[in-house]
Amino acid sequence: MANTAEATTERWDAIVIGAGLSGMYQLLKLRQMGFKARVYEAGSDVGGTWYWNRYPGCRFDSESWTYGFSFSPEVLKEWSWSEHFSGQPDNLRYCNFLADKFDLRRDITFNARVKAARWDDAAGEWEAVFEDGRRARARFLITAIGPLSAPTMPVIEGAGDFKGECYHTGLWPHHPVSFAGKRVAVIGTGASGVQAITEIAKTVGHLTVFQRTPNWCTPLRNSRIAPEEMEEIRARYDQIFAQCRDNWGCFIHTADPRHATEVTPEEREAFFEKLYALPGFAFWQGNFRDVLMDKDANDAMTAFVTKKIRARLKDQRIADRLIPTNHGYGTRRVPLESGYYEVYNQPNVRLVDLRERPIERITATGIKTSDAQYDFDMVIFATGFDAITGAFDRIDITGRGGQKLRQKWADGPHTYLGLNVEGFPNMLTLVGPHNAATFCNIPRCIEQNVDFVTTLLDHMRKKGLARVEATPQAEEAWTAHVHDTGSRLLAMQVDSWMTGVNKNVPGRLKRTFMAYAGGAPKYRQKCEEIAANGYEGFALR
Ligand code: NA7
Repeated sequence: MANTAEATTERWDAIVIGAGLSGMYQLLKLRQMGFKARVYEAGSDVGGTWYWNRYPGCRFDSESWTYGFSFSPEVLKEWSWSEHFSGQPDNLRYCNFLADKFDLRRDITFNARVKAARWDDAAGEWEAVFEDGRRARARFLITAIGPLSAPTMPVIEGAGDFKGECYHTGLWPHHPVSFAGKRVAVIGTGASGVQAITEIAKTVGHLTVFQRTPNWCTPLRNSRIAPEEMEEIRARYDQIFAQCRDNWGCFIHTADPRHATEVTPEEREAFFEKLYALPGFAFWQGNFRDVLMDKDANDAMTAFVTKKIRARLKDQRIADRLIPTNHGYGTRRVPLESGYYEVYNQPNVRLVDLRERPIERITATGIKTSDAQYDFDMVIFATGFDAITGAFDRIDITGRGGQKLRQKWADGPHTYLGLNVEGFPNMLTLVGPHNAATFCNIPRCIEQNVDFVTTLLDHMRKKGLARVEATPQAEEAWTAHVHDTGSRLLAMQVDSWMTGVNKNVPGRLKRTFMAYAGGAPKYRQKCEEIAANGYEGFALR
């Protein structure tokens, strides 16, 4: 057996797991630098997030023209966005366009889910084992597995018993799904649920939304981009990317330098009105500088959004249920919506508040709560992901001395720059935990992550170095720094995927610091300093 496995083991300089945006860009960079790299992807094609999340209403919350890659002038010239907040079909077309343009598929193996990865200290190599038993070996293991890519089903009795159509938003089928004339249930009201509910409500027979925790949603205000406007955007790309670069989360919206509490209530209200009328994350990311850190400032912003939500609902008892009571605006990921609240004014839409009447079980015909049995033709789970570390946990990753990554991260991640882990030599984690990329307009930070990793590998090759690993001191200091920057945010006082809480996953009930909250510019500067100092904090040999 061992000989057969050895004979069929593929060998590369670098293995990249995942053919989403980070995996694709990483492949291109490695190829350009002359590395023999192979990408292994669980899906049947490229796209990652945009490949898996095909649910109705799925679209960007970042302005399309800030989201696309900036590295290639040709791509910027040839690709046109048709909406300011592009929908999933176009986003996936964009991924395919990149794959075609750079002929990426020839170096990608599809339908290859990595089951385990093990560091072989004697050989100085990683070995990846796939679900079908295939193996591959390489000096470097680069994870490009995404922060929101491990979908979770709710822990509810009878979850597999329902006999009708049943889908998870993050594992949406490739065939068309019709809602017309059907009784449909959606469980979950996060960013995916809010998008899906709004779209499904347009054609559904009858819709029931099961909500456990309401979220604060503000309008997306999407619109089409005419060809002339696209030309005008194209002419401004340099300026757009420069503006994103200087921004905390690499969005186009920059926080106002004033504190919310230093202006008069009238000025504050007028500023909130102005931002609320703008598209995208303007209200969340472009607000007074203290609204996400200072409780009084946040209360003012929250009161403003409360009024807006109430004004959109005919029945104030439904408004009472849709308005969050356990957290302030912006302290969880804000779902952006396009008519979400008005859905609840429709006569064929019902909201079930699970705080009043919890789900007891899923049955063959529907959902049983503490007070009623609801029958459905279709049940949709918009129940989210085991965020940030979940995709790592689903791979059995073993480092130096047999150490398991799952075990090392049992009480929360420990990393250096969110890019490497002590005890796991030559494993580079793009958009990994403790990285600035998770709270980022993600491709902006993917470019930085990939460029850093590629330059590091090139540096090692030039110096004849075979191994890179964070020192224990560097890892400890970075982890403490991540905790310190995170603790200033009100968001860290709330349960959400951003604080690592997922009630559907054992061991994920305690809040932890999952991502670097010091902002992308500081993170980039830190990475640049470290590289300039000969990769300080990494043991290279
Ligand atoms: P989220 O934001 O994690 O939302 C998941 C939703 O599902 C949320 O409303 C949960 O309620 C709800 N949920 C989860 N489990 C249950 C059970 N057992 N019963 C009832 N309700 C449940 O995931 P999304 O996919 O919407 O968004 C993820 C990110 O993707 C998003 O933020 C964007 O960045 C893109 P809870 O709040 O836990 O009470």
